[in-house]
Amino acid sequence: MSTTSRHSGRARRGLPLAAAAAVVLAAVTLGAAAVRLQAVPTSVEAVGTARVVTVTARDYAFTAPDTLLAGRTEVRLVNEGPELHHAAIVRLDDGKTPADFVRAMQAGGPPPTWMHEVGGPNAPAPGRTSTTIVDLEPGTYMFLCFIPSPDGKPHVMKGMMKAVTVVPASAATVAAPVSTGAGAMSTRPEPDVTMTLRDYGFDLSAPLTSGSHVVRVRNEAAQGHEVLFVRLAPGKTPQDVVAWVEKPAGPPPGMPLGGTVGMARGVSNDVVLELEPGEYGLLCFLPDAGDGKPHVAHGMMRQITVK
Ligand SMILES: [Cu+2]
Repeated sequence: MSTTSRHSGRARRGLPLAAAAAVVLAAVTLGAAAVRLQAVPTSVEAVGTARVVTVTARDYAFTAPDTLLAGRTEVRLVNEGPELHHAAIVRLDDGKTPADFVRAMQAGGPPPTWMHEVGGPNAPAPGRTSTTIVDLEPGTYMFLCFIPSPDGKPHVMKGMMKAVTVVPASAATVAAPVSTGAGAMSTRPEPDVTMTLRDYGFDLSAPLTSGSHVVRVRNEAAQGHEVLFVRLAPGKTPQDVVAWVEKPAGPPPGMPLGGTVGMARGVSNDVVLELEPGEYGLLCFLPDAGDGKPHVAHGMMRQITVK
């Protein structure tokens, strides 16, 4: 089954946020090409403080607090594997429940209009962590993994979802005990590079250099998009990544580092990255609103050189 048909199928089943079919980058071990994520930038230009929440992913479940405080939140996704996982965060309109979400997913059809893609950390390789900062307003949220298993089933269909309630920070002080699991605070430098997602491409405000970065990823396109960062193996290209995802034969052409999962128009997330010199791929696997094909098939992939 091709990536294309798999994504089409997912689109038909109403899994709009289908993401990183990158999937199978799972087994990836690039050895020396180790890229550390979540390293604390050394810049003293500390302007952005966020609450830290650690989310653990495994086959096929999330471990995360039931309740979070509203505001800027640094989500650290720890993938315990063995498969690849991401944490797509969607907010449900007031009055909609996690049960409504499950019913809508099972019913298929187009994505419900009461569900909003707010991003979240994209997939790190198994055994690794990816860190993405999101802004959470009070409401009902679902953490979801749309990455398919080798059998073609997205993990969400295997129950990989977690309902999270976000409450106003002020309310939390009186609602005891609020188990936010988010006691720690993190201070990051202001984003130094902005990536704008378009139909269908990735625009960078400046070249990404080796070292620590906070990349502000903003979707200004009509459609929802994601960005998956992949550290490419020597001589490999983003096209090789797509081909390998469709038919995972031979050694993987790269190692996934994270990024942001699907974001609706107007949403932005900050991605924390530690980059080594080398070649990287930027890819979007979200299904197209028009033809259901993953956006990589519409050219939404890019190779960049980090010096
Ligand atoms: Cu896209």
